[in-house]
Amino acid sequence: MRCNRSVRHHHRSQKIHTQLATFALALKGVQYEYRAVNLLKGEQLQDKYHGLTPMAQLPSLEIDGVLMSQSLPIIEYIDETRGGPSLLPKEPKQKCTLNETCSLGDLSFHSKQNLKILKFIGAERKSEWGHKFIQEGFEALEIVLAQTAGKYSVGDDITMADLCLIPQVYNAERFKVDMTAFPTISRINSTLSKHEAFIAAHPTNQPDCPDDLKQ
Ligand SMILES: N[C@@H](CCC(=O)N[C@@H](CS)C(=O)NCC(=O)O)C(=O)O
Repeated sequence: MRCNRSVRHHHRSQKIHTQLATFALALKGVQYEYRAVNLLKGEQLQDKYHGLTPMAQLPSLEIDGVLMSQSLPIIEYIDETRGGPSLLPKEPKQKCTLNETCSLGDLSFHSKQNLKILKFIGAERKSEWGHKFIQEGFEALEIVLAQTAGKYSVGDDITMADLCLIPQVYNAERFKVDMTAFPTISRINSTLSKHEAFIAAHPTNQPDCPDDLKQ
């Protein structure tokens, strides 16, 4: 959903962290104005964007008169202030499990695929690097999710853990990771990929998705 000028989502379609916020906005039915920022052209460093976030990174969300950065706090804010299904369980054990799966994703592989890091690694090693950390991260996540998953990553309701999972599976496919080794992750991804909010928010359905990445 787009077009509400009071909520502006600064976004890049294929980027992991920006997808998290897009999924949360879609699940909560929040309308927003989509501001595509081309990271490959360095637009995040230009005057009009630089200063939006301290690290000049996406996502950033202008909402309720506040400018926010960092995908997980953005999701928490959307969850707490907007209607629709709760993405954050309140029960302490479930909450801990949720934070465990999200932290695992963020620390073990999301943050290692940041553009700055991939540029630093260099074009020749980019694929090897991406493949290695997604593979290692999924090996750990598969063990955790095999214990926590019901229909979705943590029990039978969609949570922030599912928002963290989907972009990484999308990336894993791009880095040609063999997903047959991860049956729980694959099952959850298959269920989520049929959900209308996830279809609407999928990177290939965003206005700035390059033609060669659309199926
Ligand atoms: N911890 C941040 C990470 C944000 C991040 O790494 N954003 C990437 C896109 S997914 C980015 O803007 N990269 C541009 C750059 O590093 O120059 C979050 O959760 O939002």
